[in-house]
Amino acid sequence: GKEKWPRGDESVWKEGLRSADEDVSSITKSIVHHVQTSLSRQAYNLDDLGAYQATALSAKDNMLLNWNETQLAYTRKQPKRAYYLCIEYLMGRTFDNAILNLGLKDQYREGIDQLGFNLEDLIDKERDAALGNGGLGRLAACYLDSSSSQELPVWGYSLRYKYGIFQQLIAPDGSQLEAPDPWLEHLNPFEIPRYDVQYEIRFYGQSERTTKGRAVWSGGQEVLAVAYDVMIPGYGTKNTNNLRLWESKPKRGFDLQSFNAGDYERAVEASNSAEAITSVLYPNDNTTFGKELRLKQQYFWTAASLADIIRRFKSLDKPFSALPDYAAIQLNDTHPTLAIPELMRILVDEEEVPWDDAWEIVTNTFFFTNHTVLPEALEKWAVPLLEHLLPRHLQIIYDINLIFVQSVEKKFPGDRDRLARMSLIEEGYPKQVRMAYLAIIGSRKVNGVAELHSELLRTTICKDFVEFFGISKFGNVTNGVTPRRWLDQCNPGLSALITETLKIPKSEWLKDLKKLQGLLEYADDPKFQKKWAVVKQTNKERLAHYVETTLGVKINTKAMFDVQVKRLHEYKRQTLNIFGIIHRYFTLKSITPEERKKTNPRVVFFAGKAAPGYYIAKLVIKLIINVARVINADPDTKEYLQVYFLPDYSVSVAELLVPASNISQHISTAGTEASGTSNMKFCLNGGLLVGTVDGANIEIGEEIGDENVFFFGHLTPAVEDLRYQHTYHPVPIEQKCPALAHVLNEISAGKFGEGQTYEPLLNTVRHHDHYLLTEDFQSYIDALKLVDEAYLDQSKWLKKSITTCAKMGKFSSDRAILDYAEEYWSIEPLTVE
Ligand code: Z57
Repeated sequence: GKEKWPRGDESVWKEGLRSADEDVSSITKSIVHHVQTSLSRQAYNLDDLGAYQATALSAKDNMLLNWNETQLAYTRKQPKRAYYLCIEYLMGRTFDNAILNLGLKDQYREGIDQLGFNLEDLIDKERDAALGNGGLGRLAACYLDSSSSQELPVWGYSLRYKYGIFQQLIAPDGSQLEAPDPWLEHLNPFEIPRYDVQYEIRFYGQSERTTKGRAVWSGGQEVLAVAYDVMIPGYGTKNTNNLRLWESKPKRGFDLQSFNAGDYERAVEASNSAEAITSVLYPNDNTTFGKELRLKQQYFWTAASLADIIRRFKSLDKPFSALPDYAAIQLNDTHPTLAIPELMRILVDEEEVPWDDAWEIVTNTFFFTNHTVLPEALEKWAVPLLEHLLPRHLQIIYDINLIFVQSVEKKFPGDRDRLARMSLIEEGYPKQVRMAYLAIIGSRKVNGVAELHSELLRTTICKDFVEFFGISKFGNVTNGVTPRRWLDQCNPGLSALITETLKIPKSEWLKDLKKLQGLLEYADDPKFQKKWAVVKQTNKERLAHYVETTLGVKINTKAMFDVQVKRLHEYKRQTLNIFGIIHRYFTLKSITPEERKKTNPRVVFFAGKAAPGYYIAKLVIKLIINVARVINADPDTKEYLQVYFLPDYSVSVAELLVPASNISQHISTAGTEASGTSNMKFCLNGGLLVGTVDGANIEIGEEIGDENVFFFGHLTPAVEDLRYQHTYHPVPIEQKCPALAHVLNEISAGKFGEGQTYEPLLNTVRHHDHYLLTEDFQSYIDALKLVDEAYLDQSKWLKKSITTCAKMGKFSSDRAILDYAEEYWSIEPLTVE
């Protein structure tokens, strides 16, 4: 029989229910209440940090009410849900975004003001939640914002790292130093520990095959996964989705044997090893790092997430064959691919579903997005490591492979090369499991993240699989960014100007970004252009203020602001930028003071982290900093060229840089950047794009018109041939590109500090030049010349800037997430009343 609900007197329950604090006086009451109780402090000893915490807790209460409503609606209506598995979420700050999405920012501002504080100061007290490296993790964060805003039932799953991406410090000699990021040091008002949601996760041990393809996995080490929930408020809707983060803990009574044997130390060590699993985010972007602990993280997270998903599904009381009707699981890159053999293990070993039926369920539940074609980023795990850590999963992978290879043999009889190419197991010492292939064959559909990238997948990495499965399994969803954070929140001036000009409520164009097109009719209007220019100027001054307080330097805000901010990576070619700057510097030095006065003053900003073990990337940082030091101090040129490296790039720093750019650079070797997403953010804020014909740059050009983009460099189809030429018919750099040769020689000669230091970096260009700097340098310099010429005519420039913003509607993450919802997951919006 069903239990009576609620227990006790229903009217008493109802009376106790809280409603949202939406007017100023309820908000101030709630803040004071949290000061008094949650923080146990009082008005007389409250600083900004305390005031921020109390205010954030009050915002959290408001979000929680919506969260509860949302989860109740999901439970009642049982819609199909999507689960987004991403090993990183680069959320940045939550508070400002939360009150904006709740539509309560003005009320909070006034309330805070009445309490004697300043809202912007409190916003600045929040630390970034930086559980990600770069594009992959930030994309996941944008997608969660969009799924709530578009009322789609989507949950994110990831790990609750105790330490996020490291804090970057720059030593006096220009070296990058890394410090830990203990972001949970203070109270985190935005997470809800769910100590009652726990799963046991096994590692190591033995797997004994029994009957019917089943096995029993036992022994080894067991650890606990504990859930922490982060609320994801939608914009202008009650829908509030959830990001569930797992923390690892030792199982209670763990290793009692050691305790009993008096071996206290060993038992404590083991408990440390359980906690180590979610201790730190691996700081590599676009490279693999074949460490056992990383594999442990991947399994811990996917196993806990699947256990949670399956528990929820089981509560519906449906047969397992219905799983794909209730759950779509998105594998974001190969990091969660172990979910495929894990679901097979649950279905076959624990639920006794026949193998073939289980495989049918699996291949209708999972979807796979690839985010890179760089070979060094394609995950492969050594068979002996997998066998040791996850013996049952290795058996399952072998079984999947056997059946798969047989079906390939059936379709392409006698094609042994093909079998070797497509096998999940790569021969070698040791043998390795190709995770991308496992993700491809275990998923319903596969997609890339921009048109060019998806096409490259179909013709390279996935070629054999396209021939086997057919082309319709391989699609594209071009990335997007959330206009809430990346326009409304980071650029309130522009947001207000847009709203005033379009004469529609902000809430309308922020959720239907194509409406920005309405700005086009004002692109030529001098009055509007003036307002547009004022907003940009204000944002440049705000950035200059930040730079002054952090680096202690004053910046000429009348100069053109030129920005390249992203992870340091050879394929992203920060080197091309810094070599171009050196070239510009030499040119400025070689002309007369009168001629110099005619040039366009430029301030170049760099920011970005290098993976701690990436030697060349760190050398690039050192070079940038030492070049900046020389150039910034040169009295001949300092008015015309300044270079800054902003340390410790983060989401919050991006929120200052993005609205302040006149141009931004996205200059990867053609065919290497899968999409890029900051390109979209800069253009949305009216910064013009200097870039190669790569990733989403191409689609940005298609949308806003090539006349508004500064494209340069070789195209993707030429890259392979050029590399071949470099290897087999090398031409000396002096001949190929004398301007670049001169730059390299001056660096060698010690113009920017000890030349010897940079030799390993310079040699990558002189010798193999894998990223084709010598091929693209001249065309890059020419493109920047066009930028200078275009900037002279401010009215034309402003027209380009306005047009760029107006035509960026396609790149809203709302469009992208709706595309996933319709074409991949088959889920529908569910409005929470
Ligand atoms: C990462 O940030 C990206 C791809 C990866 O495979 C890994 Br690992 C980390 C980036 C791509 O480099 C960007 O081009 C892309 O825009 C972003 O993922 C989001 O798709």
